[in-house]
Amino acid sequence: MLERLIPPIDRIDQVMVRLPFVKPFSISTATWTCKEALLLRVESEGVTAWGECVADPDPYYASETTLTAAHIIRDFLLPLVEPGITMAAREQRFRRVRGHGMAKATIENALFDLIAKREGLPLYALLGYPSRPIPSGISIGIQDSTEELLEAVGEAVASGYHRVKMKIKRGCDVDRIAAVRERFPDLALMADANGDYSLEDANHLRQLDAFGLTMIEQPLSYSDIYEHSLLQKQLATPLCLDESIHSLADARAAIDLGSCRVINVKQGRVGGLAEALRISEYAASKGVPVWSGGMDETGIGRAVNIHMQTAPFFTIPGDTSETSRYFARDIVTPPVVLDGDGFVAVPALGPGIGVEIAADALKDFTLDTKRLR
Ligand code: OSB
Ligand code: MG
Repeated sequence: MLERLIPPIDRIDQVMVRLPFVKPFSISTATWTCKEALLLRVESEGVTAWGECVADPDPYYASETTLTAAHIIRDFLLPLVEPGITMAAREQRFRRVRGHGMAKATIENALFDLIAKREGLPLYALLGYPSRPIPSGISIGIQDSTEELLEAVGEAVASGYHRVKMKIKRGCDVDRIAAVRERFPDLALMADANGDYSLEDANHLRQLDAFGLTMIEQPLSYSDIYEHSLLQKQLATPLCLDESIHSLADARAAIDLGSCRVINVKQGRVGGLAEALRISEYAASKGVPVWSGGMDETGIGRAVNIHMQTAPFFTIPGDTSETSRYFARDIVTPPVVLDGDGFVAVPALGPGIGVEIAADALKDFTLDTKRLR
């Protein structure tokens, strides 16, 4: 896919949107009541393509925000996007810009959608994989009470999700997990701390070994790799890294140090699909399974995550749950829905990301639009 040429580009717009969530979503460091996202719309000889930036308006999950991404995209990355050069050359040019993987992924996604649409190919085919039903997991935010948590997990189990992830934080962990495990003894269950603990909490975290969790995601700092290797030695439960992994080099460091036994690959965090697939292939070659995380994306980013999971490295159900869990109204159709067996279909309404923009919803949720090229 990287050998493809960047097509002629007639116009690029940045579209800022804000969609209300069905209910607030809480992680250890933040609560979001809506999804605010930067979208990129690229037009090329009558074909329109889209990319969604996974950054939030705040730097509480990652250092990038919608506005840092807008700045980096407009002032540093888009000037490097030249029709006629290969996607590989474009990726190489992007390397001069340090970090800002979310900004880079936004452009890369829009360009792959554009290339796929112009060739009449679904995105998964451009990536080089056959379509397959994708087993889905669900990420349940921190709830106000154990009762509400049990109810949310109960609903997820009844829906057929293949595994349940619950968010945890200091003071809201062992008892909650114990309650879920007691009610659902056979559930594939994991916990995500979004970096809320430190190495001094190792003894505390060791209590979690009693609950047969499939993994604990990002227990230590968002930027740490080394201390996770020390913690992993003290825990039987596999650790999974999310925030700390920005590149193939990070993944190699984490795997070689023994910092994790699983990786949450978010294409939107690591600079796009190309780097995400490199990380996934490398991890798989080292016996480290990967899965696709999510960032509560609108249907645009959600579609990309689903297409990516057609790659054979994704052997663990990802965080690509149903649209209706997040939004009463999304900016694309059709919504992501779970089949009776807990799988989601790869969107295939047309070529590219395979979803259609719902023009009315997009208009209603747009905060502002700026022409960039
Ligand atoms: O840590 O994976 C995370 C959402 C926002 C920020 C960080 C994370 C998450 C999720 C939700 O876990 C995943 C999803 O349902 O899209
Ligand atoms: Mg996470």
